[in-house]
Amino acid sequence: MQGSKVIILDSTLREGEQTPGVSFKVEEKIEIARKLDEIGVGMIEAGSPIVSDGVKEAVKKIAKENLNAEIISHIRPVKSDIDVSIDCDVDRVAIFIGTSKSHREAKLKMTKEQIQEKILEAISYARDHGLKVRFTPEDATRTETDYLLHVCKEAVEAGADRISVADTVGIMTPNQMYDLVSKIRANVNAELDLHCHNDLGLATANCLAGVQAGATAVHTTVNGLGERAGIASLSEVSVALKVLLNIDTGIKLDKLSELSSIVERYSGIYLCPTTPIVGTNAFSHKAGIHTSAVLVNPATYEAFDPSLLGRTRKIIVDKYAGRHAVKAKLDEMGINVNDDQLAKITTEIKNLADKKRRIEDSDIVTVTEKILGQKVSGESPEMITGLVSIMTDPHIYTTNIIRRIININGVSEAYEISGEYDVVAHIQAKDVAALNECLEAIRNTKGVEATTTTIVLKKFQRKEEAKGLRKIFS
Ligand code: HCA
Ligand code: CU
Repeated sequence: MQGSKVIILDSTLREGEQTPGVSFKVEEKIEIARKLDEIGVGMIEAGSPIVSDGVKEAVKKIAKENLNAEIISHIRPVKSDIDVSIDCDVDRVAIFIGTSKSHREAKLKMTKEQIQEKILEAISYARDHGLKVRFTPEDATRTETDYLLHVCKEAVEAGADRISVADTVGIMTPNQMYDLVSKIRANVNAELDLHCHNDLGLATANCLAGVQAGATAVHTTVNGLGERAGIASLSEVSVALKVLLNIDTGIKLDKLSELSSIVERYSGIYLCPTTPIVGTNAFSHKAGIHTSAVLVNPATYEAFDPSLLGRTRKIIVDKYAGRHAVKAKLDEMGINVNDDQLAKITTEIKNLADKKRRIEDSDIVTVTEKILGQKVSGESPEMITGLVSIMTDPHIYTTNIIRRIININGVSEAYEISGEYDVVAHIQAKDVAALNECLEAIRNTKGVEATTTTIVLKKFQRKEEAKGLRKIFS
């Protein structure tokens, strides 16, 4: 097991697009597929081409990209679905059908034998047309084990070389997953995939257990997208396999953060700061006891070095911070203070943090200048002008969001715009602290999902008074 290799199958474009509110454009899918290939994903589930013309177009175009990854179409055991996949020129079809009692009776209204017949017919047809086949007994983890083993064996005999152990509603524990995968391995002569849903937050743990029992591929999505609570996330699985089991997935771990932000943007689903690996806070330390220890030896409070992901650790300075953290922050800013000054600055920051939700660098500078009685920052321009590009929640009317933004102190104008962003706000602030306050208020506005701020360095104006849209640059 140590040092062995596991393939990542990424299903962001198929399972991920089944996330409520997510619909990728064809060009976005192609870009994501290229990135997945670059990052080292071995198989890409590009979509279910019978869903819509757009999905079919994307699958077809991705198959034409000549990527290293195997391109898979996810389909029912139906001849017409296979024909569409042949037309898309994919490498492999993933044929799925529910095998558990509830799927057979409530959903399919088919007997075990009828299901078997359908599977065999479809697999043979796909094989006859030169396609590789994965078979997925959907809801495998709630299927009677004997029947599950039986259909898997038959599927392999008909030509499937991979079986996906689908924990469709995420009800397995790691021990159960280990036992089930071991049993399938002992009875079925095929490579095993793991498809673990995260309904109880156990997807990654179940993937690890399945791999330890001998599965050779793990299904993931970027940021854990998917139906309901999603499936195992690409970053969690690839990092946990590497760090905890020393198993290589071939994934370039230092590229995960970039891919995660691209998918955040295209999906419109933004990560919670505490998300493992790629979340904003994943390597931030706050409590005084933590930060002072981390500054001596990071391993005291880190599971692994953030440089593995090309990230850096952050020391948070607020009311929980001790003198060590404040000193580290001031050192970073090139500001020297003595012990007495440091103690006073620390106390003052704690007082300020009792009144303010987030302490910005500019707050630290202001407090330090007050204690030292002298300027530590460079000269500030008279008035700072910023242009804030804003992405908004598509479920809320943009005009409602603009109405809220325009009332924020410092915002002089706001425009609804076309293109990548939805709104641009023109802000003017007397200093960096005021600018930060204004930006924080914009970010905290209901319906604002992401912002990018551009600071105006020089302004040019016509002699006559600027009018209309040009005003934005004045
Ligand atoms: C679905 C089913 C599936 C299939 C998994 C697989 C599941 O959403 O239509 O093919 O490996 O969770 O069972 O995603
Ligand atoms: Cu699924």
